[in-house]
Amino acid sequence: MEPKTILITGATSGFGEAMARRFAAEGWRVIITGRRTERLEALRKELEGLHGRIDGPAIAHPLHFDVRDNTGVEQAITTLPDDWKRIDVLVNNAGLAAGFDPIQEGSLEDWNRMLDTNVKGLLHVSRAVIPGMIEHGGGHIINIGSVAGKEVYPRGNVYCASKHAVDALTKGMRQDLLAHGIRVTQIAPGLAETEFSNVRFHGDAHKAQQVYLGMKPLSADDIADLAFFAATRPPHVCINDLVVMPTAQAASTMVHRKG
Ligand code: NDP
Ligand code: 8X3
Repeated sequence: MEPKTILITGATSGFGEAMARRFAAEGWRVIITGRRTERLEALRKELEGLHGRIDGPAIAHPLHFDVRDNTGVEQAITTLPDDWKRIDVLVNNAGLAAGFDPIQEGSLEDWNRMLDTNVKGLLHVSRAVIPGMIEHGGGHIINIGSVAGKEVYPRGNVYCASKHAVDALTKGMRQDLLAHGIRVTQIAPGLAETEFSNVRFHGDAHKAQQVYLGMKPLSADDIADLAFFAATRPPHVCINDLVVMPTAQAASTMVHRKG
């Protein structure tokens, strides 16, 4: 059977990077995307070194774009080499939280970054990839939402709004793409230790560490495992929504910490 191709946004770190490793290890061809080109190139080399067949076709293809830039996204997708054009699975993973302020003190710059990346970026990439899936008669879109798209927590305001939008867009995509045999899944994780909190706190490592203090958060590999599970169900099965939290978390604001 021909190996399948997956395009993962935000593959330079955290969930996306773990997914790239997992799918490549399972024999998939991975299109890895992000803004940090050095990381993309290092990951490409790593994946080709581990899993590539000498003299065989490449299994990792890096694409450099900022999901906020629709022109760049369209150009990157339309200029994919012919043997990478057929995308079986798209993972809309690139995203971030920026800031942790009450709404009255929020930074306009942070708000724009979150809405432009988490909502408009997801739309840009989906709009560029979906027509190809329709042409090929099917596909699978996996959107990375969050528990922040299921509930709202203090100071989460705009990040929560952006992930509620991902929740709504996942449902909307599933409806509109129903007739085209395209599966649409959302994975909505709780606390997971990646670069996420460093980004949210604008590089303040101490604040970022506090988020996971005294508890065992989810890992990026846990999320990669779920994405792989969702992507490998039989074609007639669509996992609609996977909400996943660490055992030590019962709700956004309810975390059991030791010590
Ligand atoms: P990381 O910060 O580790 O990874 C984020 C990834 O997104 C990076 O690869 C980054 O790549 C990419 N990215 C960010 N902005 C852009 C952009 N404008 N254009 C292209 N790529 C971009 O965080 P996570 O792995 O934790 O986050 C992945 C997703 O999971 C996000 O959508 C996040 O909201 C969500 N999530 C995270 C949770 C957590 O607790 N960690 C829980 C629930 C959901 P680069 O900088 O190279 O462009
Ligand atoms: C990231 C998880 O709890 O910080 O989406 O919103 S949380």
